[in-house]
Amino acid sequence: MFKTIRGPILGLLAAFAATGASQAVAQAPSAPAAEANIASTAPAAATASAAQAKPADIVHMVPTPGIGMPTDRIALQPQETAVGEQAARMHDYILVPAMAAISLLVMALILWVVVRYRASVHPIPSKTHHNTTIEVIWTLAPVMVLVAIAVPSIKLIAHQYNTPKADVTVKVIGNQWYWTYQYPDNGDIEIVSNMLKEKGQTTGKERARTDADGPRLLAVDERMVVPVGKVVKIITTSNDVIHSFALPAAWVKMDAVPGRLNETWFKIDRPGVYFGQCSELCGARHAFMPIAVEAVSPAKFAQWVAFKGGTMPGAKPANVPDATSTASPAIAGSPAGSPAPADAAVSGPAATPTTTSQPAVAQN
Ligand SMILES: [Cu+2]
Repeated sequence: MFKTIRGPILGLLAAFAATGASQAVAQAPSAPAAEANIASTAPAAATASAAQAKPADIVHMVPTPGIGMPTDRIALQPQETAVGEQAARMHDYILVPAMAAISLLVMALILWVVVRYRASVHPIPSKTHHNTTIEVIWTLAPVMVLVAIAVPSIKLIAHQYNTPKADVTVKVIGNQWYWTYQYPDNGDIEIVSNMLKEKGQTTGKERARTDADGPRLLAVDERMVVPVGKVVKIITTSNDVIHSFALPAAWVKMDAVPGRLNETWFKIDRPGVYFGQCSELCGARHAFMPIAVEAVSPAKFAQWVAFKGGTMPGAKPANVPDATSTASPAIAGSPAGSPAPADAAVSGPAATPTTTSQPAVAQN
């Protein structure tokens, strides 16, 4: 009789395993491809953009190790948004325990059948069939498990995809192989974001990555800057092939499709630097178009917008500060790799240039 139970239960187990696995994979950073590709496969267009790499400007926080970036632990990245925390709870306290319990139950049933009903001790098999009680149980139990998972799952999806009223809108455009960030409500400023190469791999005028920029293969020359505690609406699209804007610490992943606008959102509450990667195979340098989002105080954000020549909604066009007075990168004053408390490593546009290894070139 129990032989007939195995099929449905194993099928159910496989379904749950698939659900859990896709959740985990969705948040795992893409495996970086061979680093050798960085130098060898760079097409002219991307190289030209990278050559415009600028030193850090008025916002350039030092990332905190372990926050907003992959870590050694086998778990989701620490979540920085309410949606992310809700999703992590769903994963940690509902999906993983359900998968573990079902796996153990099925394993126990299989072992019991294998041992108890082996041919040597049970030569004549039972021909029992159509047991109403057990058929009701094996139909209803999975239904109840699925409903128990569906309720929090649908709540999470609703929370994730109902964008609240946006405070800031960023249009994220995927390109082979870099990102551009446009701020349509802030005077249409546009940021071109390229990965920083390692020392020895740079050509010409680009600057090489330092630990203050972030981890290898994740640090970029120009970060997307957003204010903390504000709803940031992300609109994704692409100029060439399908890319995907993914920021695991904010539980955000949205395809960037040519000719189409997709929408998602996040609200980060803690100032810091959060890294992500393109998460849709988009060509030779797919692994080398990272995403870096710097969350700063709203005042600092307004300062940055003005510095980039933009305006805050409702404000008059701001005076753009004299570029030469702002060439001091904030990161130069911070010990490389040290965790930065909120805004500690950020200097204002009027900061006096300090001793720095970065060339003091004009911005904008
Ligand atoms: Cu891509």
